[in-house]
Amino acid sequence: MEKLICPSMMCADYSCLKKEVEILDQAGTDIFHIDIMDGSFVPNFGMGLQDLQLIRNSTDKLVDVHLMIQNPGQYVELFADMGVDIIYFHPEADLHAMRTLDKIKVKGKKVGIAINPGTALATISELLPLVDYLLIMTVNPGFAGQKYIETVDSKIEQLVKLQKNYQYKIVVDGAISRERISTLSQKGVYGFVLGTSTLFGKAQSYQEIISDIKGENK
Ligand code: S6P
Ligand code: MG
Repeated sequence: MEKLICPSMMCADYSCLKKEVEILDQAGTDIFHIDIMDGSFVPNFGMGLQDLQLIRNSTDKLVDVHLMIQNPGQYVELFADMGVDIIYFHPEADLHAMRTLDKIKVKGKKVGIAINPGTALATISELLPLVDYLLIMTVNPGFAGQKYIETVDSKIEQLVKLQKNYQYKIVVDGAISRERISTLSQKGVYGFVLGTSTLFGKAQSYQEIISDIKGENK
């Protein structure tokens, strides 16, 4: 199956961020994944607006923001005007998730919701007909380098099954190893956020890793 490759840029080498973007772009990146954290919705901070701007200015590929922030609806215009293509937010962080969805659409951007490991499907079922992407978290959001939470697998399976009734694409985020990419892709997952588990800090080059992944089980 075709796979969307989404490097998690909080794991990149910040001493040469522009170069990293250029190499990843050439290597076959589909979507640059930018984690935005406010120290309140999640117990961590990052990435800065300056980082986002630099990345946006360094590639013509798609760029997403994964908003791990309280009241994401307040910041839709800010991120949309910075030229991102996809805005993911966590519905738990928003009193009016549906209004935020509309705001994103009005700005002409693709809309995604991020689903925490502890968030039940029932909580987001009303939003499913309205979204372009579902970002299923397979770790608790906030940090790279965590352990995959196996209990999320049943939720992934349910959302894959429901896919035929809707338009959304499924992307997984958190501890996505090479093995997981193969098994989840066979199950019907389309996109993979890649951090320290697969892409960054490895002996193989980005080009080698990404072409290997895209070449598997075509
Ligand atoms: C985590 C964040 C993610 C991580 C990514 C890192 O809160 O949303 O996008 O950056 O999961 O990947 P890994 O392979 O280090 O877990
Ligand atoms: Mg993320």
